[in-house]
Amino acid sequence: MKRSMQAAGEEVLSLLQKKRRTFLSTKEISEKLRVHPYVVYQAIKELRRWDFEISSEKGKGYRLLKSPDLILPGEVKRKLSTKIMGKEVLSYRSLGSTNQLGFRLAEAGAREGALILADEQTRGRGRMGRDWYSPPGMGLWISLILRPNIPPFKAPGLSICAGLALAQTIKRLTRLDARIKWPNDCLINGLKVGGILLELSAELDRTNFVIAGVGVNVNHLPRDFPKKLSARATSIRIEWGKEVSRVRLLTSFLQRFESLYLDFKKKGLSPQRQLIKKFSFLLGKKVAVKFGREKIEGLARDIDDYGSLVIRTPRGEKVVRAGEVTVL
Ligand code: BTX
Repeated sequence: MKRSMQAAGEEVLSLLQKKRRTFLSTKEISEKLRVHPYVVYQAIKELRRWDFEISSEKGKGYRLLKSPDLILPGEVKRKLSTKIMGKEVLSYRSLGSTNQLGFRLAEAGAREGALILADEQTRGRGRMGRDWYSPPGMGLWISLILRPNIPPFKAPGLSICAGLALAQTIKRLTRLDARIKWPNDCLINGLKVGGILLELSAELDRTNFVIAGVGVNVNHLPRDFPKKLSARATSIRIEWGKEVSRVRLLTSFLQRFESLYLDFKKKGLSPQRQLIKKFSFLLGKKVAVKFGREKIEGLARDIDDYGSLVIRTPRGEKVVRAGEVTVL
């Protein structure tokens, strides 16, 4: 398994950041941090592996020259005031998929709220075996391990909560009109800026854990998208015209998602129904929903307490639990 950023690495980094103009010797660092000089040596090696440029001169020590734009676990934790989400952060330079690792960690007993984040995903997953494009340095690719005590049929509500939290966070930070497109997309100006992938380990009446994967295109420029996505995808930066701090976006999202999650566990989706409707992209529109071999056309009328889409068709109302939606 790839290694996550270690705590010693972040502590050494924080000292180097404070003394950018001068060199710090191994002795000084090890005394300040009360660790063995070998730990300092390893931490510097680790930081260089993460693309921090650190010069070293014999007899003088180390000096930080350049930092990559990374989301560091210590910074995330310092800025968070959540009760469960992000209390444990595992940050990776590059991973196959944060959801895949999240699933393995949850099976091994990782605690609720643990956050897995990757600067880049090489096999980012969407729904139904689709790919999620996750290049380095510009997105938010995260998974949260959740252990809600709910029957599995209620789990789609969590996807709606995550989508709502994301749309609200983007709106709060940028004033952009971010929307949830049922069941799992977040759109700005009709273009996909983010997606939610919920994966469950469950028995018939019991959910063991849920991996809530969230992908957000944050600081991409138009040229950063492959051709096949450019007509349908966007980033916050493209829509807002300014770069966005990924740490700020992440911490604001986690605060909001946690509050919706705790509420959802107690009361389900119903207290959020009005907000969900307000942020919904589909409601009031004519849509076609495909699920399996079936296809329904009609007016998207509501999202019910279970997170299902209610469609008015000529043959009465239909409730759809999952599917692919196209606006007609
Ligand atoms: P989805 O199946 O609704 O969306 C996947 C489809 O969206 C793709 O087939 C492609 O057409 C398009 N697409 C792929 N990448 C992007 C992108 N970056 N921006 C916009 N459109 C794109 C949505 O699935 C759920 C995605 C969840 C991704 C997160 S990232 C962290 C976590 N780990 C992981 O492997 N997946 C989740």
